[in-house]
Amino acid sequence: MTREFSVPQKRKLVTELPGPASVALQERRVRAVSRGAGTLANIYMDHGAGAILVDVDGNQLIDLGSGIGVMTVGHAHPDVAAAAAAQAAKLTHTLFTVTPYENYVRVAEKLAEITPGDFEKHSILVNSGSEAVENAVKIARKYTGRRAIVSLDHAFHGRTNLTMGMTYRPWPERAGMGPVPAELYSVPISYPYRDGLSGEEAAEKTIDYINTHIGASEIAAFFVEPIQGDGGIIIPAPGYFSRLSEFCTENGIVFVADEIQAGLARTGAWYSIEHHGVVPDLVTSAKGIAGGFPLAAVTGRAEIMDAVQPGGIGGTFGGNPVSTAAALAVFDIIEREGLIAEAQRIEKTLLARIGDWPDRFSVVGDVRGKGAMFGVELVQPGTKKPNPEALSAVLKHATSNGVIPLDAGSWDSVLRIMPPLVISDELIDDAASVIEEALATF
Ligand code: PLZ
Repeated sequence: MTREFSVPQKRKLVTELPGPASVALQERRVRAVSRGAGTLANIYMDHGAGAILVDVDGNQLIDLGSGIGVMTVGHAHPDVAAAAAAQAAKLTHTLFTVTPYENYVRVAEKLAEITPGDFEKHSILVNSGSEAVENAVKIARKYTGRRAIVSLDHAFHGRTNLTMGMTYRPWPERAGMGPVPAELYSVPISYPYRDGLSGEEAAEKTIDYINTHIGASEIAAFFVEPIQGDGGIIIPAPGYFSRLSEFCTENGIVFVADEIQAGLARTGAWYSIEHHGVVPDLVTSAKGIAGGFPLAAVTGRAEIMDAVQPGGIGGTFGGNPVSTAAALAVFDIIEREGLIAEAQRIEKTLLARIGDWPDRFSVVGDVRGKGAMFGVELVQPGTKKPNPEALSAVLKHATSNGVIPLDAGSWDSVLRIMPPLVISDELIDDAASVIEEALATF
């Protein structure tokens, strides 16, 4: 389809990057903002449209990150803006658990429809991905009466104290900020590029680890990202998740797909677990669900979701009227604009354009992805040793030339590409050329 955007979908640089207005803001920022909120590129944005961000100096940059997988429908989508503005003028808050409203119910109905599984599903709406994961933990514990929570190596599940404990790497996400709660376990994942195992072999390894370190009967929930995001776009081998989900069913463990980054059309399916042919018990959604407004959800089997006593879960702003209005607009846009098919188009374009990078550039070990969620793993040439220095050089070159990709990976060595699903093939080509200039220097 042809789309109209309020900003031409072209990269255009009118100053050096960061430009003078960004530099001035950065000077103020270091005096006012905690350095704990580190930034990838100190280029301050003013507005955007589609897959283009416009900075405070008037430069037009290509957004390859969508603000970490949030801007699925593109920046400044007029329907999201209109839905949010109309709702803001009507009613901004009651607290659903005091006096409810329809938007919340409509979002839950839609989530029941689009999440995998042909059974009755219920949802709870909250504000952030971390909060969704926390609630899934509470619900699974209440339902099973068990305590242990399992997540995979390289996982990212959030930054609150509980979810920080479910997040794999100590640095920088956890170091010095513990203790984290007890009964959280990290177990080996399937990482085809690095372990060379089939899905069944990797699943046996994971299950053996669980049996010898934790005990299946202790486990309330097993959390997986069907395609890991922050962990470095790791896609477990075929058959891995189906074996794990069987293992969970056999042992009364709640199988949770954390779809916060990979869900909601990004990978060319409503939810990325669909690529693995597995139906989870619970699904978490966030990020792309509301076009940038804070909203997240836990959705799943009604008997599990209803195990919690009334008043047992909630929160002041969860399922806010404006966020839910934006989410309803997003669902509509995904369907009306065919964004699942657009994600599939982007996968084709990316594979054709960058799929041969491992052959062309000695610093590229692997290119992998699904839909509009790709990773380029950088290694020391001739080895599989992670190459974080190369990643930081590539990011520096890209960002100073008007392309904003993301970093990822436990060793900070994976270039992550997750553009809005409305990005054109021309912009992908232009962004790839900029990244290639940096890859060619190694
Ligand atoms: N689960 C799978 O990807 C968020 C966060 C950015 P929140 N990932 C990137 C950052 O640096 O904190 C994420 C995720 C998965 C949970 C979360 C947490 O979601 O909305 O950031 O709390």
